[in-house]
Amino acid sequence: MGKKTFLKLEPEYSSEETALFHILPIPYEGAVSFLGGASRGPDAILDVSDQMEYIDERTKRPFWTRGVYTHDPIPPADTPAREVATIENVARRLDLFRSDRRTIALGGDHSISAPLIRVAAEKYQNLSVIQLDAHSDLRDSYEPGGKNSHASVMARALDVVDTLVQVGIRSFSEEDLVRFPKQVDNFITPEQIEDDFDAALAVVLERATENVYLTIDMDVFDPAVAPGVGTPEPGGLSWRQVTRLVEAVISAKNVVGVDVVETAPLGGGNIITEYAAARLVAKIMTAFDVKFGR
Ligand SMILES: [Mn+2]
Repeated sequence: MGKKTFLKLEPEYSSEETALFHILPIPYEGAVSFLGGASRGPDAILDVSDQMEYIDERTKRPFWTRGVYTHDPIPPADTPAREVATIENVARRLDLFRSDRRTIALGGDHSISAPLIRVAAEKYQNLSVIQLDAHSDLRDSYEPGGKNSHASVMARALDVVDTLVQVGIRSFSEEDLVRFPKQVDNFITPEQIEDDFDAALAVVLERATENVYLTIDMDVFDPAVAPGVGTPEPGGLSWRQVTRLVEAVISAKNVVGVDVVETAPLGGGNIITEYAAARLVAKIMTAFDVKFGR
């Protein structure tokens, strides 16, 4: 059996040099605080990816014609600190945020985003992070993982970027609001999105700068859509709300990198979460394809 790839595309559409989309599997879960399984996410997403139809239902055209290259998975390190350092080194060596590429990293727990955001922030001035997530992830430190915990990943992002817009948030601590008072205005709750989608979207686009790193935790979805996550929270966003938000952000901003994290396959033949993650990646590709035109 060969290496697992996102879709099983012909060489013409899957060359490292020419592909627009670079899939980077990061099967790490050394920094999770509740249910495990996120290390099996990337493989599960790749496994189901070629079950999708190759045409996007909205554009009526294939979403992958700009090429999709799948990197080898980053082997998990033995400590959260080493994992973060490894991801940073790989991201620099592979030049993941080159302007003619769009990297989509597949987690793994959410701690994998911090090193990617750091490398993206070195390359792009005035980078914002837009986070779709149930959780604020703003604790300065949490065990296991300490400062590199998945519950601290957005605190680490705020070490290197000024603007963090948090969408779908419905779980945060009092400490978050004390340490990051600015985030009170930068939380967009599921209720705001449900009550007035366009108004909520306008706030997201107004708060974020032109250059954006987009991080999507699968638990932003309602657990009915994505039950296989490490920390499920009721009252999440619908499939349509998330995909519309993602399409609008990619259309309006220069999204320089994306990750889709915290897929923890349920197993036993229930592929609903990894399949949703694969379809979300396809929707992300469609959005870039539409933006860049033909
Ligand atoms: Mn989360």
